[in-house]
Amino acid sequence: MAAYRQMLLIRRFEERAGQLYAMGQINGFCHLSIGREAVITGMAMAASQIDQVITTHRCHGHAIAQGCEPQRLMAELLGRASGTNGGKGGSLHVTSPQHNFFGGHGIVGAPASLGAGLAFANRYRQNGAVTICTLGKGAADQGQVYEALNLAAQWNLPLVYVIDNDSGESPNVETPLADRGLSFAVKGWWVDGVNIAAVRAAGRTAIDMARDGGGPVILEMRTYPYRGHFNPDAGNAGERQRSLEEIDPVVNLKGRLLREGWTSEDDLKTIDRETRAIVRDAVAHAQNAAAPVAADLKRNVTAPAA
Ligand SMILES: Cc1ncc(C[n+]2csc(CCOP(=O)(O)OP(=O)(O)O)c2C)c(N)n1
Repeated sequence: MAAYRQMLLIRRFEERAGQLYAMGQINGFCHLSIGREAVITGMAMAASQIDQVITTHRCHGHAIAQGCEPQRLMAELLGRASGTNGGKGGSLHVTSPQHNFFGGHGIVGAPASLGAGLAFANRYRQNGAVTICTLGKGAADQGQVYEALNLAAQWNLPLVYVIDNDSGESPNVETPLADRGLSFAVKGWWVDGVNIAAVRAAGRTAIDMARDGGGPVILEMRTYPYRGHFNPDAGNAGERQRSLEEIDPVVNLKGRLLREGWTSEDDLKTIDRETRAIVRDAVAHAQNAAAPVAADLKRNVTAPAA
């Protein structure tokens, strides 16, 4: 039930963010995590408090799962001073180190190297933390990903790469993404990214391996292409034959909770009302919040001299 609440919060937050973007209230880019809620939530449930997350341009869901307040996150998207990054990062560059959330990166492939750096620091400090680093399937073709994998493998870094393969059952990539580390002897396997129980179980195994010196590990998370709300990619004809429960992680978990008697339709409606209220509050806060002031333009751009 906790997973359902979390996944629904990400879904409702993202739906609203998409609407605000279309209304011109969010500047720059706005990449949504709709369809990836089970991957985000399942990995967060598998991780421990000290573990870190670093991700791509598609970062809002991870920020929520790491515990960033929806009000501050929405304020960041709307470029307000009360945002997670003072309104200067925007949708692409949300970070919140106090929540062990290291962004939000616009350069495709960059999280792979930055994630290896975080993992290296954790090993150097012997603090027991594992870094979970998400990459898109396109990012998996970037050169720096392989440089990072090579070094991470040489040093057995406590690192789990989660590669999002949103092309469903028929991945349109020739080498399985889970196998991309084979030449560095990096283990990987693919996971049903629609099923949160499968994600959490795989996440626990991979995180344990990485924490125990068996890292890095690659998890290829297979999800289905989503555009906006519930519009499976029109170009992917095969997916249109599938039921929503097969391709939508929120509907998938809802079906399981109802069938197994954990909840009722009425309770789920209440959760949806509560979730919508959280998002409504976040939007109201963000819309009424002040813009950053010019005097803060250079603040937090560079680290203060030690
Ligand atoms: C180095 C670099 N090249 C190109 C871009 C432009 N760009 C932004 S998102 C994107 C697609 C990334 O695809 P993928 O990694 O599969 O992630 P998805 O958006 O599908 O989640 C591209 C090419 C960029 N931001 N950085």
